[in-house]
Amino acid sequence: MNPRIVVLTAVVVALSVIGLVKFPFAGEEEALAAPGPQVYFIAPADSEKVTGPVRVVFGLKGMGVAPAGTDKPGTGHHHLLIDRPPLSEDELKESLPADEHIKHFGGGQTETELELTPGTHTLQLVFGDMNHVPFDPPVMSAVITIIVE
Ligand SMILES: [Cu+2]
Repeated sequence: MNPRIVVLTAVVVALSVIGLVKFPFAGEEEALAAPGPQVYFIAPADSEKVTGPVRVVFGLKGMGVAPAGTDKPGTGHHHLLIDRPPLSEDELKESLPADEHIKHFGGGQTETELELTPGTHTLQLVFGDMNHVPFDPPVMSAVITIIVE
């Protein structure tokens, strides 16, 4: 047999084997790259020292922002938890109240400015549906701590 054909055949076989071996891994990588919707703080950073008013910018991946009441799958609006513990299992099942510790951005806002007293404050984002109910599984950020000077 022509040695070139042998080499070519070997290369083709090797490539198809790599292709077969690689295929399931490629799927896994895709799954890891897309861990579901995520909400996070673009600003401020965790442990950041800031001066008031504090500009807070909300980040969102894998879902869309829509004003409260918008009946469109895959969309919702931001809620900002200020100086309060993360939502309990029960709270996660219900329409979120609006108070000094839970701010709704039902207009579809993706940032805000907060007047906070000097000292340490915690912030957490929770994404909610058209009726202000957190998604299941919850789409919420880590709790961040900021120091207002
Ligand atoms: Cu709301």
